[in-house]
Amino acid sequence: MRPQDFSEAGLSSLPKEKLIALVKEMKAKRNAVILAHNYQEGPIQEAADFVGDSLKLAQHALKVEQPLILFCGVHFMAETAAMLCPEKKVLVPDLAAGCSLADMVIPSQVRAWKKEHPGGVVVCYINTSAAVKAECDYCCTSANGLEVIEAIPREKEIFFVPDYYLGSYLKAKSGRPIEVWKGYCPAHAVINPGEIEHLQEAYPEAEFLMHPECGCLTKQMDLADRILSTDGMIRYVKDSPSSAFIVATENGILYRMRKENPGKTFLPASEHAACHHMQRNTLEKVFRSLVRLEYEVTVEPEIARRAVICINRMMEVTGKPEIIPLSEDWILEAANDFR
Ligand code: CIZ
Repeated sequence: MRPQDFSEAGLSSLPKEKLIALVKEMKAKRNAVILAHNYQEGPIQEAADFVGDSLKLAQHALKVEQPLILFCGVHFMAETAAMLCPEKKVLVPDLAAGCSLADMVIPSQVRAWKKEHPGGVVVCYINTSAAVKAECDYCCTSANGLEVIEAIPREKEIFFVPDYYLGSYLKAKSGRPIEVWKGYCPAHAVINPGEIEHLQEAYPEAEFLMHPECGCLTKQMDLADRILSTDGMIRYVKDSPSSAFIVATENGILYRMRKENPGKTFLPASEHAACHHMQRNTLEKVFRSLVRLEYEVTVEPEIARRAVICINRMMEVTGKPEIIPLSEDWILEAANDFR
């Protein structure tokens, strides 16, 4: 390849190891750090400095010393990093890598619920836009949803957006009458009970791990050995004595599970559980993004100010308020806002 052949075709004709090395070289030149979600393709995970779920990635972003973060995940995750690290430039490899689930609720729908339920509390999954977070009281992830719900006074009405399955799980686990929005993740919606039963018959020794976004959750909640977030799954398979697992979540996670546990078998609950948004990011685009310093993700300051309050409440519930270096004012503001 000639040095100037940085077209997508030129880059994709390179062996992956060579392209990973080029990305790392360019990353060092740019004084950048690459953060990648557990669902990203293997070569991106290999080029990344840190791989995790959206909560861990947000927490890690706060510790980054480099001025440039290339965020390989989907748009709401990069927005979170941009809001938490306003002094840094946050880039994504492809601006079209959004989140169908996050797009299923918009700010005016949250405002309408609040108008009809004065004093009610809105909890949003982290898979929401910054503009929606700005309208909500608490944020949560699949790793800490139950803790967040349990921190809310029992007499408060709760509205959960946007994931119906995670919301239903939290409702069942907490025993609270939570009103749940009917959004869903298309990658998790395709995972169906029939395929899982078939796999369980074929691999009776395998543990069945389910993500709470799964479309079959309402039917199979009791059949799952564990219902876990992606980082929860990563930790669990490492510690479990089992040697086989049926994994019901987006299939990008299998790369990391297999790499970190070479002696164990990981079976996707469905071959079709793929997030087309996550897959828009490729190593070729990661390289181009570092060369061209594109595409920057920013959040309008007033939206960011309000959305960070909602994220901070989650951090406070999970016992890590110190990780967001904001002025003390946010605590007062949060207290004033929260009726
Ligand atoms: O929070 C995340 O990163 C998502 C979208 C899923 C999970 O369970 O990690």
